[in-house]
Amino acid sequence: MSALLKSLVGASEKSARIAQLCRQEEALFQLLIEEKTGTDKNKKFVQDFKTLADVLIQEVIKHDVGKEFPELHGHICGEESNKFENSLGETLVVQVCTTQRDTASLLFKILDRNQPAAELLAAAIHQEVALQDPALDTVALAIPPERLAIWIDPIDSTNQYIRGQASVAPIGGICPSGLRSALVLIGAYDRSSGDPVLGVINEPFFREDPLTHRWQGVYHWGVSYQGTSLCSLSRPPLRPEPSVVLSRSETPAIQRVLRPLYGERLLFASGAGYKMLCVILGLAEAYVLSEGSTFKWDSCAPHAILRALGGGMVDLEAALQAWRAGQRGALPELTYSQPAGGAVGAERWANRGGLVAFMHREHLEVVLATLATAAL
Ligand code: 2IP
Ligand code: CA
Ligand code: CA
Repeated sequence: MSALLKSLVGASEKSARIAQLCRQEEALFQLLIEEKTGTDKNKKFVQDFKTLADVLIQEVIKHDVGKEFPELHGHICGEESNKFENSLGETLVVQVCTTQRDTASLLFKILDRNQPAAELLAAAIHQEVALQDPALDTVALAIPPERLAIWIDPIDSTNQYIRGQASVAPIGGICPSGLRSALVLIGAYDRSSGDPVLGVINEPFFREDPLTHRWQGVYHWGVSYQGTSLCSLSRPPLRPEPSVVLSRSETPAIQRVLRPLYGERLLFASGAGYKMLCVILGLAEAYVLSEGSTFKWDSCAPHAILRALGGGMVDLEAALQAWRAGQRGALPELTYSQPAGGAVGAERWANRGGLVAFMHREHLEVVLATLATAAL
């Protein structure tokens, strides 16, 4: 198990480097943008972008982790499809080849014969990432990989990733927008129960070196399995003046109901994964989302980390229903193995009932009690 954890952390580090590389080479980055179409389109944005960086990163994680753990073959899924259309209208399958040379020549075709870009990326894809993290070596856990499956969001908050604002001043410790919210999310869940088990969140744009202007990243991980909880972070306290973080597109009704509870501490940020990370880090007591605009690949990794720290993530609609019916025991948490009935494309994996990410159960109860009695 510790080997799987290390493998996922290593894959997230390599992913973060690819994400940084694509941003640092502006010319390269412009090449990588392609508009999403059809049923894979996230209905949330009028213009949603799929970048080659996204597709590539997902394939790299699949390739590296799948090679080490053949038991996971066919059970590593993510947001992106590996078909990519270049500007000549050719559809190409993005994959990691056996050698760096072969990957470079595939990328050469995908990138409209841009050789420097293809070689830069191929080198990043085939590089060895050496983890120097003694804490990871001490993790001893026995979870058979054949019981797990994986959800990947290669880059969450793609819009902010593309926009690329480097320094956005935080409000209440939370960056409302900017590159900070672009994250790599890798989560593992139990194939039979659907419960989240292991999560890695990598922040590729954590800090910009003032001298070199190069990005430095940071990662966080957590494991929660059959009563064992381990995490790279410690559980944050419940603050006397709690805050909540919302999407800027959260409904006016929800904002109106939550305003009296939080006042000035009603905060807004981009990126579903980033808002969940804010709860994990104790920068917000809750992230409330009333719409089905997140997906299994957004929530699986943060959810596993929240559980490792004693928090959780409930399905808002189901939790409100349970609460209104007087249920005060376990509330319905999100699960990861079942597609939504009657949906097609990405929608099959949407967290359709919305969600609440929380660290302290008592605070979840405050949120539910407030929403349950409001006219929404
Ligand atoms: C998006 C991204 C958006 C989020 C949306 C996710 O994923 O995290 O930022 O919307 O729910 O699906 P918001 O920022 O309003 O919370 P992606 O960037 O991977 O498409
Ligand atoms: Ca996402
Ligand atoms: Ca994404």
